Amino acid sequence: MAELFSVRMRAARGGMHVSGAERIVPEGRIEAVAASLLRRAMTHENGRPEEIRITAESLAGKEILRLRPLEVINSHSPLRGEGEMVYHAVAVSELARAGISDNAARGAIKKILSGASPAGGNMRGAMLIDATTGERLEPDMERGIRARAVDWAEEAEEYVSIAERELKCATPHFREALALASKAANAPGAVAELCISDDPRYTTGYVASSAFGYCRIASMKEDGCRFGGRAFFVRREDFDMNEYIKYMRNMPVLISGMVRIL
Ligand code: PML
Repeated sequence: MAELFSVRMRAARGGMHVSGAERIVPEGRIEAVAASLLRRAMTHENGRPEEIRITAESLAGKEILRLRPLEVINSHSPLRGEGEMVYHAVAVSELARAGISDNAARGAIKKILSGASPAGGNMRGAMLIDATTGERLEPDMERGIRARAVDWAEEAEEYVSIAERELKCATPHFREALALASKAANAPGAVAELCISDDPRYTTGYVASSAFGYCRIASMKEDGCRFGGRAFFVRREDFDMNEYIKYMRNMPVLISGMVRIL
């Protein structure tokens, strides 16, 4: 089997993060993937960067975990009304099913949509939230929890492309988010995740958990809103911060298998 590499891109302007992405690919695809990450950095919605770093690191000798994608739930029971408030209620009820208190769920939505970092902007990583009390647990509220080192296995390309066609996804948001959510749901101590994109033009968000899958939710924010981010919910009683952060940041995960859409 070909040696795998983690290829990472980080773009910044004035010392501030503009965009970032990571792929895990066989050696022979490094060049093509680096070129596509470079193009992505140069054309990102968040603006043109002044500095772009692309690194490629061999994963030879490292354990690589293979996981199946979470099941995708793409429909909700009919709702009265439209707009973000209605969809926030869907997110809160999905989170409640997974065991997240009302207070913790509503607090997370509010923080994400008003800038969860201490400076009032988007965080670089995710919030880490106690599922019961809603208390924030991440050691650094600016950086948050970085979930990285995850990608689709090469053999899953066909499955994920079929799912994208079925869901009419014209951008990589869905495939990247489903891979990340599938890794995060498997983290030691994980209960659920809430995501609202920080891309101003992308309003679909999701709630994910290993118990109930990846539930897409339309209209989690107003079109044009620059705020967004993620919250990972954990139960503090059965949770070890070091183990959790090590898994989220360092454990290479390849997602492989069919994408089931319900
Ligand atoms: C979806 O389309 O299923 C939701 C994707 C969320 C994208 C989050 C992001 O911008 O990183």
